[in-house]
Amino acid sequence: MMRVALPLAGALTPLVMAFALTPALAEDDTEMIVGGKPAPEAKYPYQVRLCSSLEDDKGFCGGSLIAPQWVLTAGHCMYSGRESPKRAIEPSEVVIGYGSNDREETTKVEVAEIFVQPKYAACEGDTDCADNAKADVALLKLTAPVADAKTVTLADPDTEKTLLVPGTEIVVTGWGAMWDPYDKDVSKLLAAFGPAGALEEKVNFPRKLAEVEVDWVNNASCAAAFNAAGGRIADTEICAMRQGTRKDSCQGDSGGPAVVPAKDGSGFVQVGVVSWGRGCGGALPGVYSRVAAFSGWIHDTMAQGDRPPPAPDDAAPADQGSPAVDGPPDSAPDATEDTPN
Ligand code: 4AZ
Repeated sequence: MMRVALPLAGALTPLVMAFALTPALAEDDTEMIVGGKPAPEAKYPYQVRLCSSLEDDKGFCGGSLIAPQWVLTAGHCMYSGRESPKRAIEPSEVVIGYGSNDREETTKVEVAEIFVQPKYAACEGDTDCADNAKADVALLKLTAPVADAKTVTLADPDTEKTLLVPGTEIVVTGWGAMWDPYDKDVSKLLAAFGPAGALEEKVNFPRKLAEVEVDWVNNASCAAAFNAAGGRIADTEICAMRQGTRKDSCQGDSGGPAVVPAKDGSGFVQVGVVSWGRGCGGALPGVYSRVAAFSGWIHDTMAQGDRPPPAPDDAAPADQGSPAVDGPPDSAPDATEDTPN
């Protein structure tokens, strides 16, 4: 939403229209995310909002604190505009807000550096590349560590095996749209509130963090469902939905965390990053970047980013290797016709 997501949503609309799902409007005005509810204060202390400036209290994407000075978000949240290649946003254009469910009450910290997953970044810069959602992750290094940071643990290929099993419930949190803005009934209704989405923000984007419970859908079922609808799911993604409900993440939730309870009872483990879907709350699952597929890249990038720069008069040691951000991803995504939201 706002500067980043609206152009992206615009770019997606024709695709969504072609697969119109016409979900019903929410009957209940407390519904949030899509089909969710307000989150208890401090239950998800690692949740952050990505904002455009220190003054912006609406924001455009979600994220999670994974270390005192590091936020995990979606790659597509780091680009602006409709054209391909899209414009990569600068660190000075992102401020994170943390510490409150009320996005107008968060504490702001500026961003020093942005690291977009290299496969994702290469694709956004390549006008022939139709696949930009299969490595949809990015890391933000903050200008200063968050004091008393409450971080979320990340899944890795080993722990994921025990965390994602049949019947696993996944919780997704965010300040994103409550009703599918891609749905033409919804967009017509919102247009009635004023020109060019003037009131849409107030009507459709909640001030308080929302949570929603969905069920993990294994990749074979998810891929089959999307294949039948002309989409593609990679093994660097995971899927979730709750059959028979409209519960889902939506526009503005992108970059935010999808979590499961930790096995030892110590809070949550993040298994996904909100990435894309075919609209919101329809017949197909929501799609999340698979955290475990990127845990190697995440750890390498943080280690590299935390290393002090060499003093100007020091010769660079020959054995340091190339920066992790230039290294291969954990799993190479391949081409698809789908577009991330
Ligand atoms: C979006 O536009 C978006 N239903 C995020 C998640 C989903 C759809 C759209 C999944 O950021």
